[in-house]
Amino acid sequence: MSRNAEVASLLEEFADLLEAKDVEYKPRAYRRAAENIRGHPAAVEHLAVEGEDGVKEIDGVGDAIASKVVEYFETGGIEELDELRNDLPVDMAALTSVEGVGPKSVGTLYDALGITTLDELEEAAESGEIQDVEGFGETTEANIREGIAFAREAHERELLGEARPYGDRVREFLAGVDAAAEVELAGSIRRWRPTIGDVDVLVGSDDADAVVAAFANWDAADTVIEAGESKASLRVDDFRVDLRVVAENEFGAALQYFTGSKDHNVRLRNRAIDRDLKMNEYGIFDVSEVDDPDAGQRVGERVGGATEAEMYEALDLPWIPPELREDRGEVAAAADGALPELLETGDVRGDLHTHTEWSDGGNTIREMAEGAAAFGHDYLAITDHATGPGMVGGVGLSDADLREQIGEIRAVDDEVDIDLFAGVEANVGADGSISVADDVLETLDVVVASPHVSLDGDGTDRLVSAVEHPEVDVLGHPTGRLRNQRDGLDVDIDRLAEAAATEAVALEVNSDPRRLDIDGSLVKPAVEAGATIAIDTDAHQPGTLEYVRYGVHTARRGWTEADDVLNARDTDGVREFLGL
Ligand code: DGT
Ligand code: CA
Ligand code: CA
Ligand code: ZN
Repeated sequence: MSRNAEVASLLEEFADLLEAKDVEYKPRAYRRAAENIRGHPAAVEHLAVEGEDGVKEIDGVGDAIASKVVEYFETGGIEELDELRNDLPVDMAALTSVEGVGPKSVGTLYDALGITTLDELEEAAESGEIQDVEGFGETTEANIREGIAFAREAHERELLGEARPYGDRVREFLAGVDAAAEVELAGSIRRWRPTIGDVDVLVGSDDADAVVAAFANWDAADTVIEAGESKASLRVDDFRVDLRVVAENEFGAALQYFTGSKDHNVRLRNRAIDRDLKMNEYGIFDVSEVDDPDAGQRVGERVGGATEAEMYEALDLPWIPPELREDRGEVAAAADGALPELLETGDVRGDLHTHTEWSDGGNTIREMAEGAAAFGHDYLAITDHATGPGMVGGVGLSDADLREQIGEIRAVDDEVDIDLFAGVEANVGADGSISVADDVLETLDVVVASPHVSLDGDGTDRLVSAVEHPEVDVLGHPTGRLRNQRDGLDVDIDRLAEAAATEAVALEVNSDPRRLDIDGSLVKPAVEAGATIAIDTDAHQPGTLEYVRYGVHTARRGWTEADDVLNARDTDGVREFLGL
């Protein structure tokens, strides 16, 4: 963890503890500072050497926070934070990982029942003590009971957005090892699943010992879990990384096998059997002349296995991109020559859902615009939150604020090398209503409507109503799902996608790794029903515009082509879709 991230999480803990004690405004300032410090390109440790003025160079960091950062680097602690911790000795991170339990509830539950840990929270929820605490009630208690189960499971699988950078680092490291002839990620991380159990990496080499030895000595490794002749496992921060080393001429077979998914491989193996072929991690073999195909791993005449393409070719199939290997009809489509020509990250030309400091983002409109231009986008929509249910702490914009912001967006648009769209992220109420006045919506270029509250049960009617609103252009994170936290709304995707296609509303693939909503299993039917997809990052700072790759690969898991994607169009094409 870089020290910027370390300082950021301390400030976030500070914010949580202040909020738990009902302190107003300050928590938001601490969170904003934390976010900016985390995303700051220079090491805060170096800035702190120059004292408070150095640290104040970072946006959103004023005197009070700067002095705490300096104190931290000088003394290794922050006295005021320690005092807050003493006053409220709770496991804040664990407790707030429960859906519906925020820092304020943690404070209230500690005062009323002395709850400090997840176990204690569970006990209290199960014995019915929580419903009697002021402000809680039976429904909240039931929600907490359910949320605890989720929170306990949460850290068993890591978010793609957290795991993938480790995967990239592992691959880069191994690519620099002389004995490694070929290196590729495998398993769920190569298929870009939204959550990852462990990071699998495969090396083709004629010197497995040397590869395993280099891997086991990798600087980044915290622990070597095991190291054998041709495989090894490491722990790197929270991640388990599994390496397998195979012979170069069997690399393709192993890569195909260890990429999975299991269901995809079963489908292929059946196709192989129909053709008198035997496939496994060592190759693909013609066993038509063999009495007992199960007599060994490498029986029969080998027909391929050095490359993955050879494995598919032996089955009369074109190579199938890893994101499609989920047994959603890809083998049949490949056999029919009907695989999609998948969207690429480079096809995306802009972002239609981003935030600034006008609501809960960390940066100005201009900074976001310049960040998007530097990232290579042609256009950017600024879509700050409107007020409404689910917007805590007054972060959302009123209709009057929105009118004022449009003027500011137009002014910045005249000065930057990128086209700006003035937008809003409105809330979709439990009844499907949109939380911004129609005359304001009409003035905006783009209206993203997203559900933020009541994210239980069937949401189809509600989402269809939102889509049918004449001013809505994009349905943001449609199900409201949060990975490892809550499942979000159930949705009849065929009905929603048909409505979206008819109304010319794009369904969002939200690229934030915590969301990845809608995901591949929903994108595929949506695209088939003719709906347009928007790949948005929901960025709250310029640095997270690069999360777009997670959205793109998620859309690829749903068979998305560039033609299906609103923001793969040029500015004029987007303007046309938006009716501008
Ligand atoms: P994960 O790690 O839970 O996110 O998911 P995967 O898909 O990476 O699963 P993992 O790491 O257990 O194994 C990597 C791949 O290896 C998996 O996608 C398919 C293949 N594989 C592993 N074990 C078996 C097995 O027992 N049978 C078959 N057919 N394939 C397997
Ligand atoms: Ca894996
Ligand atoms: Ca594995
Ligand atoms: Zn948003």
